[in-house]
Amino acid sequence: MRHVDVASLHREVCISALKKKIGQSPASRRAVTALNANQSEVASVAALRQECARRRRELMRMMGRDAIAIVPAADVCYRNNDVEYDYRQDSDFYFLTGFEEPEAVAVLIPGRASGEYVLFCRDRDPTREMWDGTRAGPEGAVERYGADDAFPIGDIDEILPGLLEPRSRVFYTMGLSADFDSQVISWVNGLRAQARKGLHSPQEFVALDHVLHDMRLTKSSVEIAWMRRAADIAVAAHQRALHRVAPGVMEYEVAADILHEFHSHRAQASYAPIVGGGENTCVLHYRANSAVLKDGDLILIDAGCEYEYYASDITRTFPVNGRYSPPQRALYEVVLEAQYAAIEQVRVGNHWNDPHEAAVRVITTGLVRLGLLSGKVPKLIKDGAYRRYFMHRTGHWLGMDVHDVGDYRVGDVWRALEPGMALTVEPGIYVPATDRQAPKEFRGMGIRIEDDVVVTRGEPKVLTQALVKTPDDIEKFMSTRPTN
Ligand SMILES: [Mn+2]
Repeated sequence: MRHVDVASLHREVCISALKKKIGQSPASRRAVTALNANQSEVASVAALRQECARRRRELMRMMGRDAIAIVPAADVCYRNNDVEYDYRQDSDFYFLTGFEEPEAVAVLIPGRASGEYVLFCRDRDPTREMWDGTRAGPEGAVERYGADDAFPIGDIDEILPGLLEPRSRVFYTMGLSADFDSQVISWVNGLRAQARKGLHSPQEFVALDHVLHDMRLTKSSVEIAWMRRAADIAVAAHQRALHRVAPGVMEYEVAADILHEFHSHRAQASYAPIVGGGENTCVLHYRANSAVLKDGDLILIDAGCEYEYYASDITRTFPVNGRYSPPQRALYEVVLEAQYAAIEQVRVGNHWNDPHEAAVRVITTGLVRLGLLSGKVPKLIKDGAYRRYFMHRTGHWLGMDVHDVGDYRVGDVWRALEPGMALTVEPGIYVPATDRQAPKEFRGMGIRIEDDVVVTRGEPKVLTQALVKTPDDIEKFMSTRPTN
């Protein structure tokens, strides 16, 4: 994404070469498909630039003219010795900049005559670039990332105090990086120490994350298009898993297929895939993915990807052998009914907790019907008796972070749902193998069903709709497995 200028030039050449070839052979048709993907990438880069510019303007309007915002890039993290984890830009920083390099700081200075958006970044360095790949450098930051002005990161201590000095309020997120916190404080203290020379210094720190996270909560149509792509890729990965699963297959083999599908579409896991068979379905954040899948067991797969920094998050639970047993189906249908009821509540005019409350009603009723709970449903709900088997919430905000930012409550009340908000709907029932109160046929069975839903002015928009979900549809889909 960073090298689009050169790459698009190259593509122009490829397009004209390919136009001559179209239809001649299957190979050229494949190349055309790849080219279209590249063209959509170019459109995507342009869209991202526009989105970031719009977000900066919106944030600066809220900040006002006597404020400054300081936003650092994510640090590089080490996995072991000198081996780095894959670098992933900080969501807030990327939201405002679209800039993917580490060692960068974005500064927004509303109304500054000589430029409102200043980006500090790594300087060009032919030697380092030979080892690690190209860098934008300050010139690239201006040309390709829309900065009004850009400087080498090494000059920040000299330049930033001068930008801070005339401003009263500093929008900054404290507490993410102790090192950067102390750098910011040292710039402000440096100005205070020079008060007798007549230098002004900022009076007030404002929590930038709070403002930004409110902006991030409501998605634009461009953001929803990226989320839809992330959803489509994850749907394809789950479809592959449905075809891969069979008795004797290892959980990690299924996880590998899922990751292969993500990476093949220039996406990555938005969290480590959870692939658990049998009793492992009851481990909410199961990570081992190390067991063999057994005939007669259920398998629970919770896996989603990140595309253009937007996440998807899907869970399906299905029979390893392709056929739900009667108790599996009975329990599954309770969760499915709860999920439908919850999705139905994802509407403007409802609040954050309405889907959860709907799911709790259906699940409690179902647990009584199946003999897992006994008593009167309203009292069981009031006492939270369902938590024995349904111990998590029905969903979370979804966006650049899989558990996305944004307040769930405003003051004393649940947040009202508004068009463009995106959330998961994922009720579940988990009966531990050791639960002696539960009817035997349900023990060791965990079921969760999760889809990604966007609030609209009309019907809830389920981004992950294309993935089979009813027991009949799942069995039918699995019956076309190559292994059958
Ligand atoms: Mn989730």
